[in-house]
Amino acid sequence: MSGISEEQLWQLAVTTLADNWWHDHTVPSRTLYPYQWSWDTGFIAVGLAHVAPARAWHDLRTLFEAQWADGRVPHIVFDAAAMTDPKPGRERYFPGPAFWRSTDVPAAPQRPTSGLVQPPVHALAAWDIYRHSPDSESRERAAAELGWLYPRLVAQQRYLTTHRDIGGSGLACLVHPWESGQDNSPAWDAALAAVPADLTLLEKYQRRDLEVSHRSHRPTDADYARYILIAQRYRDHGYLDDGPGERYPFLVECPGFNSLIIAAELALAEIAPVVGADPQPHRERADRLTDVLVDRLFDPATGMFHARDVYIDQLSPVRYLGGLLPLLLPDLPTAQVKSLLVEAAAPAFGLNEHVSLPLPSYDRTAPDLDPERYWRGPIWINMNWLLWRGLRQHGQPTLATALRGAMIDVVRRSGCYEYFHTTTGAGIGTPEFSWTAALTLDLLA
Ligand code: 9YW
Repeated sequence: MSGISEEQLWQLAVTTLADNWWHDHTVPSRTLYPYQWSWDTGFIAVGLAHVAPARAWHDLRTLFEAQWADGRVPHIVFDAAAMTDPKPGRERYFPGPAFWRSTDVPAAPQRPTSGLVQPPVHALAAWDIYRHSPDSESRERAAAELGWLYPRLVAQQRYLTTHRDIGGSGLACLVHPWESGQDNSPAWDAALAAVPADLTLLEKYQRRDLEVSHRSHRPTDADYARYILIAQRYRDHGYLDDGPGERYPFLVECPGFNSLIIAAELALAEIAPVVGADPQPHRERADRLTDVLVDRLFDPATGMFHARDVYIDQLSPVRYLGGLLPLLLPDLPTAQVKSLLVEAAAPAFGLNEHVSLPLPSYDRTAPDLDPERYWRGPIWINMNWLLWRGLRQHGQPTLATALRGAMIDVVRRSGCYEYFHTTTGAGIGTPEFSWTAALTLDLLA
């Protein structure tokens, strides 16, 4: 099936983003995720750069206006104007503001937010919007926006590379699977096994996701019980990052997240001269962190990068797409680049110049791959888009073109879905998903 034409696809993506504008920002999806999410905002801005740059900057501003005093950019920013549910007394999303209680925390802004973070894709996005400015007037506006954003992006990086260097290795730790953006990835299974799954926690709260999505496509109740417990402990400790302990039942170094921190430093090195700042410290930090990343998270036995459980100081054996994301880094040593290209082409991910579907989120040869369950196998456009950038970075135009074609094709056939079935490419989750639309625009542009 060939699906709609590229022109129709462009229009569909533009309409999807326009429909998902709500009050003063773009939401990931009006039904499932009716607020502003951090890394979604970055991906959305990359797409809006091609059709509505003013809106892209506006989205980034709304997000960074909710930045905490310690520099953290919250993973969800709630919106009072969109908060009331059609059914009185209920929040639109769980966990909502009543769970996070951010406004009790002195470092948090007035607008309610979550207390977690997500991968920092915003500097990349801001640099992309600036680069894509079509004329001198929009470039001037973009430079002014960068001037506003730059110190905030620097504060975000500082938070991640200091407060979140909880293990002391130099890499940032995730304190919750939600922070990876790949909630129920098998990469966290081993670390999560040590966290009790207290199902009674679910009696107190109500999962809203199951009202709009299939249970078999979403994380399980046991997953949610663990997510709640971990978030509660962190919240009850005032979201303070002051060394390992009780408040962090989960502490993991993720190669995807840390690669994006390094990529953000490199984007800041590009942005710095535009705003009259010194790019050198950004480059130095990127170099240093790249060495640590290779040292800590590359496993010569598997040829790829893996998540490290900080408590037991061990790498998870799981092969997931996040383990290929260090390809984003231009200064990744040649040995690792070669190895990642071999692994990307191996049966686990199956990248080749005739690839017909984008790569799955998880090793397709794994016996527990689930082609429909969220981050346990399905195809996600944002991860493939990042990999596509990495392939171009490392002089692989043929593979990059093939992957781009596969991404465009799956969206043409199925629509701007949240994610796609591992082997059929059928759309799953919410059908009008912002980052799928936005990144499709970037691929087509
Ligand atoms: C949830 C909004 C978010 C994404 C995450 C994705 C999902 C929220 O949706 O998390 O309810 O599970 O995993 O990456 O930012 O689109």
